[in-house]
Amino acid sequence: MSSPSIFTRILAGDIPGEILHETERVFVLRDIAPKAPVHLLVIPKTEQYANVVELAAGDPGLLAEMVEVANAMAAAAASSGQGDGDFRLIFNTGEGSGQTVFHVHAHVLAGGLSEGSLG
Ligand code: DGP
Repeated sequence: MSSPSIFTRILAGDIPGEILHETERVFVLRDIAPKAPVHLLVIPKTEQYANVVELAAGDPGLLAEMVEVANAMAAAAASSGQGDGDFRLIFNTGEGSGQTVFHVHAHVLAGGLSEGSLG
């Protein structure tokens, strides 16, 4: 993993990126290559954990906070007319899954998902 990660550099203001929301430990960006009408990234401020398996083992409370923030962001999108508050949460885990940034992050997809469990 290259350090600091692209997400840490955005958080620090070293490269451009709009932070949509932040808490003490988590922040939210819009994905640069959206795969749904609402496609957000919920990211811990620490880049100590490369993926969700490491995060779950090391700081399950932080993982729970990411899920809460994802839920709140999908609800906020629904209040502004994008979707119904339901969402899909994806953690790519490992290169074989397509993970490219090894600073754990949750993809939040919402706002008009195609039908089907993974569709
Ligand atoms: P993953 O494949 O799960 O590691 O997802 C990394 C995501 O990060 C990918 O969907 C695109 C997004 N991304 C990469 N660089 C940037 C960036 O500079 N800004 C933003 N907002 N997103 C980025």
